[in-house]
Amino acid sequence: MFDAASGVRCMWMRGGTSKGGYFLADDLSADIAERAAFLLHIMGSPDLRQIDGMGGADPLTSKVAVVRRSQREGVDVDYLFLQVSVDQALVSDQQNCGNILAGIGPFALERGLVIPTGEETRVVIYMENTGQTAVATVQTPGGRVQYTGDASIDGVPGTHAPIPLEFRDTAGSTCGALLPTGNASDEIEGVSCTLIDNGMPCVVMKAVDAGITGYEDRASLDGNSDLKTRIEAIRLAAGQRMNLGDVSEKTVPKMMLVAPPRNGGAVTVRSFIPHRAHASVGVLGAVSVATACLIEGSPAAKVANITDGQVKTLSVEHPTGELTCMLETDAEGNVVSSALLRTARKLMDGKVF
Ligand code: NQM
Repeated sequence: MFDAASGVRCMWMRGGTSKGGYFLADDLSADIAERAAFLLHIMGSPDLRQIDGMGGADPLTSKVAVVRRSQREGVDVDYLFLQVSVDQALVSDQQNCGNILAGIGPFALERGLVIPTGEETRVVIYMENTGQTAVATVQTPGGRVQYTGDASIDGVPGTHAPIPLEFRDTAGSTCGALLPTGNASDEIEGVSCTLIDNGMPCVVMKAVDAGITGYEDRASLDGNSDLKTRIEAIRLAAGQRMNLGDVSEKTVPKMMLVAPPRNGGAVTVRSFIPHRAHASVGVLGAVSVATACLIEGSPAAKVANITDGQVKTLSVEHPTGELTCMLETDAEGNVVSSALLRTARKLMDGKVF
């Protein structure tokens, strides 16, 4: 029974390079407006500093996962991702999040929604935002979730237990098709862009065409108001062409500015999600950029360094390192599945007020 005044059961976790509150659906109000008001309240939004709440004054740390046991055949749990805006009174279910996804398997095991199966446990997760499925493999020696280990991901200090994530058939997750306009490249505001959705709606363009090098750090990207104005105009126009309608209050599409790799990877990206620069890169955002690199004639293909073979390993370089995506293609070169490595950490389990 949801009773905000008595506190609501919640686990705070880092999932990949993001952080947020993980809730069982039954612990929250079933009324969407009441749930949104509560989530804004606990995060301390709207307020740039989120001083009166749990949010970290950054879209990457103002996130929520709502999890329930799944009634779907072959699926363990259903996961709804909610982005709680930092500076606006908005809670959006219009995007998925592959980083927060990394904490779903551990959380489902901790709450007893999934029973450990041995040294490791595969958790099948239905992602409600996009109607698609992911598989996470969680270390569970002795029947307990293990968070410590030797795996490292760029953007997170130290090492942790590995949580491989696998995705299948993510094309058109929100836009209905991998390329919603049917084109490898569209001209918007004089810039060649690929409008693509392989799990995350993204607009991919060459960084130089947007007026930057593509190697800037987060602070200088966030401080570049001319750039932000230019890409927001492209985003609003792209949203209409991507079947997303008016995206002025939506967090998709993400803006992906690509450049040739500098550290032996496949491509470099600077992303806006959409109004702040990402400290690294989103998971499904990276999968969508990597997929754009494989599309002949796309701006990304022109700067990317791609290896031969049906399974392609693409290291996507970002402001704080790289994220390696394994993309499996069919005989026609279409991406059919993707896999990558994340880690997660349980930070707090208790009640939030
Ligand atoms: O693309 C941030 C993140 C994300 C999303 C964002 C993500 C993904 O890094 O799957 O993970 O793009 O808003 O958490």
